[in-house]
Amino acid sequence: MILASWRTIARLVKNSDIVVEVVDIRDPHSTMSKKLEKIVYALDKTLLIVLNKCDLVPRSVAEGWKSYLEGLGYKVMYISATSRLGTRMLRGWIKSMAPYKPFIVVVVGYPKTGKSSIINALRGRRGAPTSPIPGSPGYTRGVQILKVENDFYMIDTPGIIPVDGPLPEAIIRGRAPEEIKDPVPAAVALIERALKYNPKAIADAYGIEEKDPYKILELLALKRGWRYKTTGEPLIEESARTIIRDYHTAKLYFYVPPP
Ligand SMILES: Nc1nc2c(ncn2[C@@H]2O[C@H](COP(=O)(O)OP(=O)(O)OP(=O)(O)O)[C@@H](O)[C@H]2O)c(=O)[nH]1
Ligand SMILES: [Mg+2]
Repeated sequence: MILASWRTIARLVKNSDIVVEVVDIRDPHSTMSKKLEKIVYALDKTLLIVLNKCDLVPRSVAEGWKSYLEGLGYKVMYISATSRLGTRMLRGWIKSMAPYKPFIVVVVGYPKTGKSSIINALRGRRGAPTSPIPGSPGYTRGVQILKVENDFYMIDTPGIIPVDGPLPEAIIRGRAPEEIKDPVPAAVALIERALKYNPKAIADAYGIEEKDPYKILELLALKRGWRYKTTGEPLIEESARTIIRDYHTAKLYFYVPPP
């Protein structure tokens, strides 16, 4: 799959008036990019942080993240692109920040945070393709400029990730689950994070009452009948890919509370 290069991002930021960084509100710290911020500030552009997918967390959590990040000096809004919560306000907010007309807003962020969905919501119609899983049909391949209304344009970009980012983000968002060579370490990190923030995450998603990540992968493989043909051992790579996929679709459910 295709990620946007930092060089492309820098060029797009330079040619835009406002930068919207889309962040997954389930886990803002893991899906915000320091490197992106540096580029935006160096080019002296306005940065707006949009915490997306707020339908997946309680309102108090969304409010908590907003005030925490505002306390750090960011301009922040939370919305749900797919449930159309706050999208009209977002459009007004962006317009109020525009220095002149016409203006261009570039939308950037990690893969699968909902960049294309936000643009579609603001336009009130589809146009930017979307998809739940990295690398599946509908993920954003190239840079696309879309008209939101007169004098208001948005640029959709493919996701970016830090090249040497920590587990599991760089792995699970960086390529399609089928293409991850060794998905187990990333899945283990994801399971640990899920259980830390929602002790019932695995039980609710798979009916497995177990806390050890490797055992969880084994039990899931046995439950679904995934075994190595040669040895009959549980095929934990398949479980790992499933868990990664289920995080993207929020079947594996957890969120990180604000500090
Ligand atoms: N629950 C929920 N899901 C959302 C929301 N916004 C987007 N999604 C889902 O998240 C997935 C990714 O959305 P996209 O809009 O394709 O994300 P993207 O950032 O454009 O992805 P890339 O272009 O591949 O980087 C899709 O399955 C969307 O339906 C939201 O507000 N709430
Ligand atoms: Mg997209």
